[in-house]
Amino acid sequence: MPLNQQQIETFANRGVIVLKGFFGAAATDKISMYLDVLPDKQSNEHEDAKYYETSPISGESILVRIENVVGEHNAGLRNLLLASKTNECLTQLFGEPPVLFKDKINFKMPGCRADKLHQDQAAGWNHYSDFFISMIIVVDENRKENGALSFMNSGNYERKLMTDEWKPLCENDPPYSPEDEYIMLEADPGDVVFFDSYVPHGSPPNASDKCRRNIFLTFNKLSDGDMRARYYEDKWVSYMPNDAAEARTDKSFRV
Ligand SMILES: O=C(O)CCC(=O)C(=O)O
Repeated sequence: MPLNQQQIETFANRGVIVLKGFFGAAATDKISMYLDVLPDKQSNEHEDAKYYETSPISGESILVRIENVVGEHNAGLRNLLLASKTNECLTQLFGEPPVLFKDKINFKMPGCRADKLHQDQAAGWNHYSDFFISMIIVVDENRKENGALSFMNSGNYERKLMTDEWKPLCENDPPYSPEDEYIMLEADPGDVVFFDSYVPHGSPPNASDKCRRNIFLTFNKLSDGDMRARYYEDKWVSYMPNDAAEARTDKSFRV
């Protein structure tokens, strides 16, 4: 099994673990190349769903995320990401096999807004289940200058909602408070982060000239069922993809 006992315990106590070099250089390059072509790819409706926003820094319309990418329509990417090692890690962390709930790529391009400190579970996820684990696959270098994420790593959070749904935990950019309870994850291509749906995390605006692409895969327990189709049916109504000419100036946080 890929995770040792200490990693499993750290995840249970702190809600987040980082696995350096989870994907090797060859796989990471392939993943990056898949992402290079996605912004201009012509896809069927609701596949590779793109979301554009107006940058608060430059005023330009920028691609913020692409959602519903890891399906049979991108089988090569899906097979790389949902490798048996991914499945084994999640089985160890959940204590049972996982099912993919949702997926997205956060592009965090130059000029992208902050992702305010939040718990993912606050994004309406209680409607589906009370526990999820997300996996971040780092595609570009994540550094302080290009909006690296910060996570609470003290374990000092509640395993329930700490705000109303759709509300961030605070409006400030990192360093979050108390400072010694958070770490900024400067990470390299191929690194992976597993985190639960209650652990507080966020990132500042990307004020650099470097893109920061990360893939977010979110899973639920097999015993909760396959809710992916229902999640996306709901999402296409509540938060529709758009195109560059209709960029949002979205103030609420979206996960
Ligand atoms: O991409 C980021 O910097 C933050 C995204 C995030 O926290 C989320 O989608 O839950």
